[in-house]
Amino acid sequence: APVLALSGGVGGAKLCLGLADVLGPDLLHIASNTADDFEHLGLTVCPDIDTVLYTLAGLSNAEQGWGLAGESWRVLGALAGLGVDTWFKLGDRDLATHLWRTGQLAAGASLSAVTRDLVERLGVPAHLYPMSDDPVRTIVHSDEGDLPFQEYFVRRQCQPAVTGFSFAGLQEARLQPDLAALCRQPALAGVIICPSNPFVSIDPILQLDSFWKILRDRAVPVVVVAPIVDGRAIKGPAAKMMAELSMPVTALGVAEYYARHYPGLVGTYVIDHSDANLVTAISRLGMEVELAATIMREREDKQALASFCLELLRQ
Ligand code: FO1
Ligand code: CA
Ligand code: CA
Repeated sequence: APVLALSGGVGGAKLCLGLADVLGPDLLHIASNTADDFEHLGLTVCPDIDTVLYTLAGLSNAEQGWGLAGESWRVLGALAGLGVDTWFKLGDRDLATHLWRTGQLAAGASLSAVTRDLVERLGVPAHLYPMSDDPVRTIVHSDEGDLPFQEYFVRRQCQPAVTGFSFAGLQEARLQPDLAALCRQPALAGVIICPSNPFVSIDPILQLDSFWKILRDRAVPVVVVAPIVDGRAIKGPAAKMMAELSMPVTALGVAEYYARHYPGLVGTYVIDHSDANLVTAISRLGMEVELAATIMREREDKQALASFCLELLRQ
């Protein structure tokens, strides 16, 4: 039966790779966050879609967490030579993706169609959808004012203290049509919420067209993998954001956040073995809690966590 994974960038892509290995290409459907997207040098940049694409195609730069392995930077160097501010780095080969995508969008293709083509051309073993074909853009509210997401993340290196987030365009945006159809399919085995940032990667997807309410009201099994292990985020600013928002920086803090904002959505919450002390407190939120090895270093770790989550959907 088909499975839907909700994913941001690095952490989500790792679990998606494990899911693709275990499920095969036909049954895995991935909804990608597009609220990190922006326009740069006239190009449409979709960081989370591309991280999933490149990771599942075996082309990603794993150390860096974005972009392609074996990249060269000649165009960026030439831009710098023209006096252009090269704060956001697009490699030569990554630029090919961006040129082609932007051209297709300009010719009237939807982001879904462009993404589907990239999936085919790169040999990605999954169905991958942008959460929406309409633009949604994260605005980070901070002690230094409102910042577009990439200004906050890349240019300011997540230094401003966050006070909240909003998603420009979300109210007008529609859930991607295949995702809307999938969540109404009786055959859907369930949803896996990947260990991605709850505020900037998962919230936009769940809030689009009240997607979370559709899932909850249809009683679709939902498994969440905690993005915080032993008080730290594996990658990215989730832990720093939680501290700045005065939340406990633990897997429990994230569970409380999901319970408060999406009541009745989460069936099972998967935490790392090292957080076993949190089981009782999380159970009180009305979720099943399961322990697993959630740090995915090797391919086998990704497959093992993927199998574990899929088994939970079967129960
Ligand atoms: N992240 C950086 O920290 N610096 C960059 O120069 C950078 C370039 C970049 C280019 C294409 C792309 O798809 C992603 C890129 N990222 C870069 C990562 C990205 O902006 C963020 O990691 C995500 O939006 C947060 O998940
Ligand atoms: Ca992201
Ligand atoms: Ca500050």
